[in-house]
Amino acid sequence: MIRALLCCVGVVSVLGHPQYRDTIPNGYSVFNPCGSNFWEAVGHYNDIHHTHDKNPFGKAFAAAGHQWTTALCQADSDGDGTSNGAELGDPNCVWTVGATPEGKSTGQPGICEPIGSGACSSSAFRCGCHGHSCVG
Ligand SMILES: [Ca+2]
Repeated sequence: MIRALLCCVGVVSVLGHPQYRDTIPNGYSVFNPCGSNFWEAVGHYNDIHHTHDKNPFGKAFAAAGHQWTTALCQADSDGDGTSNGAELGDPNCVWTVGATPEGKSTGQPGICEPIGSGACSSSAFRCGCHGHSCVG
């Protein structure tokens, strides 16, 4: 019974899990380009649900071993011209777990912003889309 439970917990917890949000700067207050609330499921296209549709930042975060590395900080996972660190409030990539970030999150590192702009035309993501249709 316990083994079955652990199995399923592992499957659904992808960057929506509190311990993951603790390992990125401003993990609990990530800018939401689609609304006034924070983006909860940072590594996903859906802002509150931890679906299987990981956004580019979610994929890069997983590839980095779920750790905030200098390379991950300096990368621009969503391709909108702003680094992950700048979007999450760690523009100089100096943040460490438990520390206070230099600034606030001003962008979503896995969502190309401004949404729907020319620079983001290759992304099919639109606010309000949920599920597989969000992947772009
Ligand atoms: Ca970016």
